[in-house]
Amino acid sequence: MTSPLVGIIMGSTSDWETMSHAAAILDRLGVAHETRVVSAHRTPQRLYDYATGAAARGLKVIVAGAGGAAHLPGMAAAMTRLPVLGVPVESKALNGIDSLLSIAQMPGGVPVGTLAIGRPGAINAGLLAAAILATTDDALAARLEAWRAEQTAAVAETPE
Ligand code: RP5
Repeated sequence: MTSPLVGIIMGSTSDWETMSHAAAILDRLGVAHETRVVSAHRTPQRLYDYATGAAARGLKVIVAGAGGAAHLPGMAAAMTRLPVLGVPVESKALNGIDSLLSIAQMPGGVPVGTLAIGRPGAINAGLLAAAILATTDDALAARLEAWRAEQTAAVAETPE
């Protein structure tokens, strides 16, 4: 089995419906990844262990999704030098605006690359993780370019 290069973490199993889209695009592009439920609030020790051990285990990028008071991406970024891509999961109370602001508004010095709320953000986090890895992997770069060309070819010239 290939060692995972991307770690997809999320605050709750309820985030999987969103975060599965990041996993799907990585599957499609042939990028080895792992998925874990790691809550900043409910399992802080699990988060500490995951983030502090991520680079040494060979992970290259972390995709972190959370909703509400979404501390997971920022806390993960605080404990690893790996790039962390944050996905604001759409919350019930505030439609993900709370998640977006919690993830995007990091103080200078601890970056989290913040994507869009919900499914598009999860897809783009997967694509961005692949793009980062493709800078040093020519075969992946070719697969990513082919995927992009396919997407372009699928756009109709007229609406009906
Ligand atoms: C966050 O709280 C999770 O990331 C999730 O989006 C949200 C709700 O979690 P559950 O109550 O569904 O477990 O920590």
